[in-house]
Amino acid sequence: MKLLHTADWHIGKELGEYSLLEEQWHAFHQIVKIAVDEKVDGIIIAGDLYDRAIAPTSAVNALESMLRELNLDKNFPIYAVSGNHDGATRLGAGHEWREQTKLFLNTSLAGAFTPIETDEAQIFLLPFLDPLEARTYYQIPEEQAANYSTIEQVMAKIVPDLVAQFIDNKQHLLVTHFNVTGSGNDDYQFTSETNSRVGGLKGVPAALFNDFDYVALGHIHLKQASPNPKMQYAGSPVKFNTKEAQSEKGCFIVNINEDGVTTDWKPIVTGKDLIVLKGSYDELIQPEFYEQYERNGKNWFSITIDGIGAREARATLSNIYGDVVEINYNLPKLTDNTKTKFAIQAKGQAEEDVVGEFYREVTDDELSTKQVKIVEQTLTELRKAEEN
Ligand SMILES: [Mn+2]
Repeated sequence: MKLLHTADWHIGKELGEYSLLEEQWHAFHQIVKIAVDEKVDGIIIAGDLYDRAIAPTSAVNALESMLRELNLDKNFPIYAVSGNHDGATRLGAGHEWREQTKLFLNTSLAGAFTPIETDEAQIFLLPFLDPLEARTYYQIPEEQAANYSTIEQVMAKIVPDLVAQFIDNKQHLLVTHFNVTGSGNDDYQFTSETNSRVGGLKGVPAALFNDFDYVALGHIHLKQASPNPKMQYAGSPVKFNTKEAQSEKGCFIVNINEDGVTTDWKPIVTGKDLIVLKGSYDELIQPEFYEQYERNGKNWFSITIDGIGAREARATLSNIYGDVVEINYNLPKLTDNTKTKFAIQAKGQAEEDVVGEFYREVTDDELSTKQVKIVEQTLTELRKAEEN
């Protein structure tokens, strides 16, 4: 049995002010082609199908068309879970009749304990969840809630209940969507140390999943972040930010037989690439410089200007390059003296104050009331936002 493992489609995502739908369709068509060429027996989508819990109509139409093409036109079973970006309840609506055509999209913890069975494998679909959802499911009394307050703590309870469903002579696959940390090469022991607030407690130790023959992960967008060959992130099929600009996109083919599970990586060619540029403003507007790039709709550009730009820098650069998704400034470095002074001041201060003081330090001026508001709003949003 062969499955295609993809994740983090984030349908509806925008890059700067630009919609990525065209890119997402481009990647999707390649995924379909790989699935057909490889004659896979199903498609794994490991969460974050949408970019937002309440996806815009254009995104809903796109994802529905994609699922339709894979499942109804090409007859591929689909094994999917919701990720932290998906609205689980909305996405899970209608799952009972979708399952009639083998579109298995599980969005609840309760659904994770009934694996999908094929001749060769049991496929467990464990969606992204927070500790509260697990406490509710297990009816953990209030006075014990503190023992189940991190994702690691609840996962240490969930995984043995999944493993209890294992049937011998089948391979055991898990499709899930978390920040999995460590290499998994160590035995998992739930100690008081891992129980403490220290360390990456937002993550799940890879070793917790060691009983599975393959863990198809979503959440982190770079396949390089995979804990080990048995637990892999397929990554997002489209480049979403400059961190991902250098990385190859693609999906895994998962080969399952009685001896075990192996995988092959299949690259996806980006339609419109994300090109990261850095230079002085004068350099960036020289034809000799910009003519080496295919511009005006052929690529996305993320530009960092060394030093101060110019008035209308954004408009000028957009005219030259076309789709400029972001412009950053690489300002002159502070002197060591200022840095030390600033580091001392920044200790223990609210981030809002640190930003204000930093501004004062480099400009000898105060943030305007409007700028203060923007800083506050941005920091509030950043604190709320989750990674990936
Ligand atoms: Mn994601």
